Amino acid sequence: MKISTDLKLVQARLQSAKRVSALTGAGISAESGIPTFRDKGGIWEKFDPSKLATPEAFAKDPKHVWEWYALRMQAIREAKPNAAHHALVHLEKRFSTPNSFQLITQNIDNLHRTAGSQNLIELHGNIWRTRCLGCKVIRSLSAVPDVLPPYCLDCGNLLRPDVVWFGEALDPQAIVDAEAACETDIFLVIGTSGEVWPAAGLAHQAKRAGAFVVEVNTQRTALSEIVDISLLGKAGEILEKIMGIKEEDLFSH
Ligand code: BJW
Ligand code: ZN
Repeated sequence: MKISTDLKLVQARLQSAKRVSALTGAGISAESGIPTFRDKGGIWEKFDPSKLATPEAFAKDPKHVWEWYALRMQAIREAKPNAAHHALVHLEKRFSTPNSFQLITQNIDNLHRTAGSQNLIELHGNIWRTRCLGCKVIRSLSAVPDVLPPYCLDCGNLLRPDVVWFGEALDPQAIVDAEAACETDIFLVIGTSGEVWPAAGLAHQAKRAGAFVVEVNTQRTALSEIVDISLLGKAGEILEKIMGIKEEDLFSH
């Protein structure tokens, strides 16, 4: 019963809102078959983050780190955006005036863009880009590199995935833009454990700035205490209900 009252409240808030922002995490891609990090069966259950997602790990064994990214690229390449990704495209279309909708993701899987989201900040980078450790040039990847680790065609130096590892600074412009998006009427927090900073801090910042903060997650998280409403369930199912769009219509926009 409570979920339907909460859903109605969120729908009413969306009706009257002038600005909406959403922060997403790995949970939004779970229904596309991409494993999350900290859940049971998640990535960090099988792999040690300190050996894979730090600049020190890459410096020590770039081949090992690249092999892990190549495996994830293969899984991501097979994945398709799910109902939750598509619901956010519909939401963006509803808020079509400039600066009225901002999507912020921690995911590197590109699924928001594949779904059709436009106003997107990728806080932790994108798995389909490389960055040269020498000349710093950033290039798009259209396939998993044949030889691992890959080297720069321009300067011969080692390439790394253009993602943000622990202990590394996020892109300053991405942070400025994401913080600006905290000045909003509604801030949706979807499929993130809220354990990784500074991303988690955005939900706190939005709350402090007076936004109505709504969490969508299969379980309670580190952010549940500060949000206005926690909607418990799968992101695809909850967002479909919030948007009031039938599943068959969600995938066309
Ligand atoms: C569903 C679902 C379904 C499942 N539907 N829901 C303040 C306090 C403490 C520590 C720090 C702090 N500030 C900074 C730190 C250090 C560190 C940090 O946060 N550590 C904590 C873990 C303790 N942060 C950093 O190091 C950051 N950098 C930094 O702070 O730099 C400072 C600096 C400044 C100036 C110069 C130099 C440095 C960088 C963080 C980078 C994180 N990188 C990763 C890897 C990216 C690349 C890759 O993917 O390979 O990002 S780690 C990993 O965690 C990945 C994710 O984006 C990120 C967040 O995870 P997420 O998305 O929340 O996933 P899960 O698995 O945790 O949660 C999934 C959720 O979905 C769960 O809640 C499920 O219940 C739910 N779910 N199915 C709805 N169907
Ligand atoms: Zn180079």
